[in-house]
Amino acid sequence: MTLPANRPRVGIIGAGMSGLCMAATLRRAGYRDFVVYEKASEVGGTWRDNTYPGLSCDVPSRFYSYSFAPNADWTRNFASGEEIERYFVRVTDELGLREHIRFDTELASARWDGARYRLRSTDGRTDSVDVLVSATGILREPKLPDIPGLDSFDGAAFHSARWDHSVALKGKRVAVVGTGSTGVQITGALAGVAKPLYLFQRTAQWILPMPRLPYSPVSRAALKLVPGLNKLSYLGYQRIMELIFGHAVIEPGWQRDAVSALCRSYLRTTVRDEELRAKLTPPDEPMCKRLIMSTAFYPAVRRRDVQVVTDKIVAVEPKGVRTADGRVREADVLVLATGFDAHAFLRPMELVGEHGVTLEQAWRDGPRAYRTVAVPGFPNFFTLIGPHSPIGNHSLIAIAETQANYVLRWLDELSAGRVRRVAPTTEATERFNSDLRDSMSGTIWTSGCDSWYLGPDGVPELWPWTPARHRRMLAEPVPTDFELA
Ligand code: N01
Repeated sequence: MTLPANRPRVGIIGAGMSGLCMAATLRRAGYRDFVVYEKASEVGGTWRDNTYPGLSCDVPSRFYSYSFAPNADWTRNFASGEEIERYFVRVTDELGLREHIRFDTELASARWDGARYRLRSTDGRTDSVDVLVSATGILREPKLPDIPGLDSFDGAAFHSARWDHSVALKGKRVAVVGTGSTGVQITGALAGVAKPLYLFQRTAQWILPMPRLPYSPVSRAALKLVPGLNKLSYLGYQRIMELIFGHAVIEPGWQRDAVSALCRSYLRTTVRDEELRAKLTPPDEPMCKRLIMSTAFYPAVRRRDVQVVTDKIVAVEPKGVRTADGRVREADVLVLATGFDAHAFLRPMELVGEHGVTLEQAWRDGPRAYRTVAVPGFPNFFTLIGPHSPIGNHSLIAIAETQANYVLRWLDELSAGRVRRVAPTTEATERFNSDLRDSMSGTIWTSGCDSWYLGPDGVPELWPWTPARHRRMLAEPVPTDFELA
């Protein structure tokens, strides 16, 4: 494809799932003048950083793939983290993205100078781009718990996203703090390995039984032979996910009732011990926190060598973890599966837009993007998986694709010379955010629980409509919502 000479130079921050998606979208459209700034030495983002035992994706693998890079080789219906990381590395190489990536380059700042963004990396190098796309992911910055004495622990202690593989676990006393998706997967993998395993649970979580099943070599060969089957499978999973979870999280109805009933009956029928079942019964509605998928967790916590501790942690001591009842569970290894700072956005990088206003200042009262992808006062800047993207148990890849294609529309406008500078109006952004907040009340996330889904003001930072509406909303730019120059 021949592009006009005035095509913009594009900078993408991050070579994780969404940054690679943007890069692949640009390359496929014939763009060559773009750079992906990646602070690590390999692609993959969260799938590179998270290597804990038991890591797998809870979105079906045939749908957790780029639609433009189907993978007939998935070995399971829910792929392991390692397999997903390999997939991203392969896509990077096969689509020729590696030559665009500047590894070991962490951006410290990006400043709009009236025409371009001036970039500076932490090692002092500089660059400039016409268009900047943030693809820094949501769950990037590990959150350490505020527990007194954490540093005093004598054994090995690490966050789940910084797993120390040099530490032997077999036969060791392991304490895991946290029962989100991560803590649940780790527990399933370490039960029977650690002796004993203490699981410190602050709030119980609902679990949906989703067995991880292998794909037979025959089915994989069939998908290779007939690529249309892969496409069909992708669309089938997309439809099912959107029909069930897409509706269950945003409005009352049979989907919500069905998911809820399944979670409750799974707990009732799998955990017969009443005391343990009481401990594992969440105080809130299924899906209020991110729903966990597992068939390994309940069997794991039923074991004699696994103990679910619900007493409040008061301190970590050199020998172990002290709870409010005065007991100390002695441990050799302490795993902090305590989640991420979902509100870090670009931090610690500084983004400066028009009139010297930083993103930090613009988002003082919480993140407000235009239709999840752009921010007033920050011309030629776009976000992938930005604020209020539809992430509740949906495939983030599908969302990133929608957003990358939207960015491409604007790039084509810039390339054609029809505009040089594009930023959403404050009015359009406020209108969108006001609609969004008005629509939150029917969602499950407002039914009374605490989670990383909620913003500082307690309002969910999610999408209160269907994923299909997100696609429709971003199908075509609405020029009247923008200040164009
Ligand atoms: O983190 P979380 P996560 N003392 O924030 C507890 C994605 N993911 O890493 O519920 C004691 O969900 C905290 O307790 P509470 C997925 O989107 C996807 O598990 O706040 N406990 C909670 O139990 C997921 O939602 C996959 O009371 C403390 C836990 O730590 C997201 O990542 C796999 C504590 C944190 O749970 C984050 O999941 C894994 C303290 N001081 C993860 N502080 C896939 O399959 C926190 N906790 C794609």
